[in-house]
Amino acid sequence: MLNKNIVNLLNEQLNRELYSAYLYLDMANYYAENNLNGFENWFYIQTQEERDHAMLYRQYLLNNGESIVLKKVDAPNIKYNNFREPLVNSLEHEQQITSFINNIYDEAYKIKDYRTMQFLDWFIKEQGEEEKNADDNLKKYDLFAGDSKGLYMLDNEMKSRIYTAPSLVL
Ligand code: OFO
Repeated sequence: MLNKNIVNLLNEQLNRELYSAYLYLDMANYYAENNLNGFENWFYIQTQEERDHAMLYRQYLLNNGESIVLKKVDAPNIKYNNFREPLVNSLEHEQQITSFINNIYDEAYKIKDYRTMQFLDWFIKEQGEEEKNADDNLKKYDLFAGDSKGLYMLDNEMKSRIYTAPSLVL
């Protein structure tokens, strides 16, 4: 059994991961609608990864005999004005997700919930990667996508991203 506050926080995080999947699907759709299929591919894979993250929270709660509380997932509802904006949003979003996960870690630490801290270790590391990927995308865009040829080449590079299942197995 887990502490009630921790269960609530983990359920909230599950919802946030589903929202992340929605947010990245919206970005994939935006790029698809604008014929940037490499960017579409990159964000579509990100959608799959976020769904995986949500399922890891689900499995951890179930493994500990806790109930899953599914909440409404908000629609992203964002109007992008240029191809750079989703890249900025994704970096800011990941930084926010990192702070939420750090907060759960803090709460688990306070009550010596070592099991949850160990579970969250994977996500702490993952967030480092997520932030770096988002930052790299933005930097590459600013460096190379200043003209249509550069944008075309960057889009081709984004096509090469391949989905890999999470390394954490519960
Ligand atoms: Fe689940 O890592 Fe992004 O949000």
